[in-house]
Amino acid sequence: MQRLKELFSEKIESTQKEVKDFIAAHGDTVIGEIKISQLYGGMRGMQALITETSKLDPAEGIRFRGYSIPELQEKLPKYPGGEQPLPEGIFYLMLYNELPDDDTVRRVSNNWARRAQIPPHVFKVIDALPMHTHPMTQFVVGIMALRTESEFKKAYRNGINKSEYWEPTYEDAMNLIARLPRVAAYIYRRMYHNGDHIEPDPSLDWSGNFAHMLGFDNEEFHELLRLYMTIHVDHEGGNVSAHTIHLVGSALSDAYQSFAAGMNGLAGPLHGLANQEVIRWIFAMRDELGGGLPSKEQIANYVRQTLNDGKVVPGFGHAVLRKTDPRYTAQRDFAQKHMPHDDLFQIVSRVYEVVPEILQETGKVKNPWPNVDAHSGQLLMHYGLTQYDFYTVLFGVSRSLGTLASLIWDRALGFPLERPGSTTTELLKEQYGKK
Ligand code: FAM
Repeated sequence: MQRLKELFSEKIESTQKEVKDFIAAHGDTVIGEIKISQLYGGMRGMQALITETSKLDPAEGIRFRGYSIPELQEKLPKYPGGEQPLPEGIFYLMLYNELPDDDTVRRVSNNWARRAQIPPHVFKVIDALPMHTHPMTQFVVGIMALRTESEFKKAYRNGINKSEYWEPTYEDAMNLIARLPRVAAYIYRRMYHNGDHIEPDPSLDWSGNFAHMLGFDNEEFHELLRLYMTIHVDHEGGNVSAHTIHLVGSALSDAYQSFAAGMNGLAGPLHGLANQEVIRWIFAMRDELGGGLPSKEQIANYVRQTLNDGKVVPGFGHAVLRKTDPRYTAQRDFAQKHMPHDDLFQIVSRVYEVVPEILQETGKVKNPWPNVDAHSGQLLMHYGLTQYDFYTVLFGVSRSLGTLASLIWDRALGFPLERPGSTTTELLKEQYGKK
C-alpha cells in the first residue's frame, strides 16, 4: 500500500474508537431544540451533521481543523519563493488532521500527478456538448464521464466488506481530485481558446499545473490560484455543495456521483455561481453609470435599485456568517499587495464601503457583509481570466479538496444512510396549532 494511504489507514482505527467511545458515553445528550420556523426556514442554526474537516463560526469565520486562514498562510508549506499555501497542504491537514511538512506536501503533489491520466472518452463526451453549454454543466458531465474509473463501483459489485469502504473511496477521491484540473482546463481552452489545449506539466504543483493548463504562466497568477484553491476548499458541512456530497455519498453512491451532485448545488446562484454573478452585477452597474469609478452615491442608488427589483446583491450575505468573510479579507489583502491601483479593485472596495449599510437598512438581511464571492472575480479579471461564466468551475475544483476528504472520513467512520424525517403543515397544526 502507498505510504500516504498507509498513513491514513493508521489513523482510522483510533478515530473510530474515539467516536465510538464518545457516542457510548454521550450519545443521549440533547444538544438543542428544533423550532417550527427552522423547518420552513432552511434549517438555519440546526446542528445536524458531523463534518470533521472544518467548522464555521458566525462571528469568526472558517477554521480548518482548528486553523484560521491567516494561521494556515503562515504554517502551511509554500511553493519555492511563493507566499501562498500549496492547496495540497490544506487537503492533507483536512484528511490527516495534522499539519504537513514540505516533503509531505511534495508527496501529495507527486501522488496526484501520477493519478492525473484522463480516459480519452471524457474529452469526447465534453466535445459532444454545444459550445454555449455553461461551463458548470460541462464540468458535471466531465465528472460523470470519469465515473467509468470508479474503484468503489467495482469493489461494491465484487462484494466488498463494509469495513473496507474507505479504501476505494480514498482511491476515487484522490483520482478525482488529481483529474479535475485537467477536465476544467479542457473546458476552458475548448470554450475560450478554440480548443488550443495545453498539456500538463507534472513538474509543477497541482494548482500551478492547473494555471499552466489554463494558459497562465505568470507566477503571480500561480500564487493567486494557490490562494484561491486553498480558501475555497471547505466551509463546514451544511453548505449546499458539501451537504449534497455527504448526503448522496451516504447512499454509497461513489465519489464521482456524490461530487457531481454537489457541483450541481454549487452551480446555484445563491451558492457558488455568485462569483460570476458579482462580476456581471458590477459590469452592469458600471455600464449603466457610463464606465469609470462610480461615486459612492451612484453605487448606493444602484444597490437600492437592485433591491427594489426584487433581486439579491451578489457577493453579500451568508447563511451562517455574521461578519466580513475572512476569505474576502484574504483576497483583499492579496489585491492590496499586488494590484492596489486596479480599476476593478477600486470599484469592489467602494462597493464594500456602501453595500453593508444599505442591506442593514432593509432590516431583514441578517449578514450584510461580503462573502468569498464579492472579491474573487476581480482578482481573476486582473490577470486576464475574464470569462466569468467559468469562475464557478474554479470554485468547484477547489471544493473537491474539502468535500472529498470529508467523504473518505464518512466511509471510514461508517456513517449510515442519511434520512431525516419530514412532516406536514397539517400535522404540525394538529399537534401544535391549538397552543
Ligand atoms: N441581497 C439582497 N437580499 C439579501 C441578501 C443580499 N445579498 N442576503 C440576504 N438577503 C435577503 C434574503 O433574500 C431574505 O429576503 P426575503 O426574506 O425577502 O426572502 C432576507 O434577506 C433574509 O435572508 P438572510 O437570512 O439574511 O440570508 P439567508 O441565510 O436566507 O441567505 C444567502 C444567505 C447567501 C443565500 C443570501 O445572503 C444571498 O442571497 N446572498 C447573495 C448571493 C450570494 O452572494 N451567495 C453566495 C454565498 C456564498 F457564501 C457561497 O455560498 N459561495
